[in-house]
Amino acid sequence: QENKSEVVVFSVPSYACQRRTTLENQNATLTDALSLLAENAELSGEDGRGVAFRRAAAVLKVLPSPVKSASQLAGLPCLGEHSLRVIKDILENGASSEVESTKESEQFKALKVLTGIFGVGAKTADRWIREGIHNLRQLRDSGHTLNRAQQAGLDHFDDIKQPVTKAEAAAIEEIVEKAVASVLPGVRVVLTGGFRRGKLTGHDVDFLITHPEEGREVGLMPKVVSWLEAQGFLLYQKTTRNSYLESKDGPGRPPSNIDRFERCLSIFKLTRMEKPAAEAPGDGAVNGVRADGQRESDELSRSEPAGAAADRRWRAVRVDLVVSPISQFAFALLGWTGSKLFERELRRWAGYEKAMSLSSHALYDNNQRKYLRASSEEDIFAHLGLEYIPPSERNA
Ligand code: 8DG
Ligand code: MN
Ligand code: MN
Repeated sequence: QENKSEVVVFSVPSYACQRRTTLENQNATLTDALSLLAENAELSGEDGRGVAFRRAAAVLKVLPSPVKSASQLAGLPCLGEHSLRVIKDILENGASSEVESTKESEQFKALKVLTGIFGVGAKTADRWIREGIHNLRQLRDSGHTLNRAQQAGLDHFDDIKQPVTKAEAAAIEEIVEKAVASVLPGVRVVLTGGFRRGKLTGHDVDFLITHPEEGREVGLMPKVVSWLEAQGFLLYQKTTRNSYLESKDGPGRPPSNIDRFERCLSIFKLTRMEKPAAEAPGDGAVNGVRADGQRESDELSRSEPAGAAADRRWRAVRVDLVVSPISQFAFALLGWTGSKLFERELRRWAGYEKAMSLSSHALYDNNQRKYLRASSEEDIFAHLGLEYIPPSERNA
């Protein structure tokens, strides 16, 4: 007879791309804590530690019930000594001292605010912090010359830090559809990134653009951007040309996970969505509390006077556009759907377990010494010997 009081022991495959990770999470307290440590490590230039925490968090995300004791975790992959210590701390004491002190640390807070500016990475933020710049006011007062991206990021800081809703993503999709249709008929636009995985909000909106006839997509991006610009939809854009064909190291093996599609990182000017009447009786801030419930407390990380944003009839939204030839579309779609950890794990699986190199352009088999064709994401999973995982289950 089975012992009913026996604790549940979990079992999980070790690569995130072997697992189905939905947005449902029975261990959010633990995964939030590990994700914060991952973020701190990444912002501090410790990428290895960052990945370790991300992998540990991803394992906890797929557990079917809340972890009650550390003994349940025996045998689970990717849980290093450090992650286990954090988990135990939370299970036993309700919180992790390391997580709490990180959250409160001036260094972490300053890194978060400064890298929250579009165009500012961890290195730049760290340099500024060492000069005593910890917030937006100090950055403005410093007289530093910002590049065009950073200036746009600073100008639209408040808007960009607000999560993008699905409704806003749909509105932007309509604009992008209209833009590509007026420039070249037959073009296909697909919403990728977090929204394709079923997320309800995002930090930006990602699109992949292609044309069913190979080659017709060439030169598309500048035309789309010109159309959007002429219509007044762009507050900022930077287009990068496709360098894939020109590269010497051959297809399938770009030097990093950064791909070479023609892409456009942009900030859209989106007409504000009407809020449901019951929710927005004045649409403005009342006693410092906005309609979205967040307090406008941090004077130092705000870029315009309180309430000013609510008076505008538009808001700024980060949008990424990528153009791919149809022959690489499946790889591009898989590569731009995420999550970032899922992508990383797919490439690790391909390399270590299958001796293949996966990129957002191609899949190369190092043993057969040839490229493997794919016209769908399903094809790619099959080549990799993996069960197909749909986008909604790639939320690792
Ligand atoms: P969010 O915006 O909802 O917060 O999350 P997300 O949509 O998952 O993240 P993202 O930062 O917008 O990235 C979306 C996907 O795009 C993710 O899988 C990573 C991928 N991606 C980049 N940059 C690059 C790149 O340079 N090359 C390739 N191949 N993929 C990239 O963000
Ligand atoms: Mn995104
Ligand atoms: Mn993006």
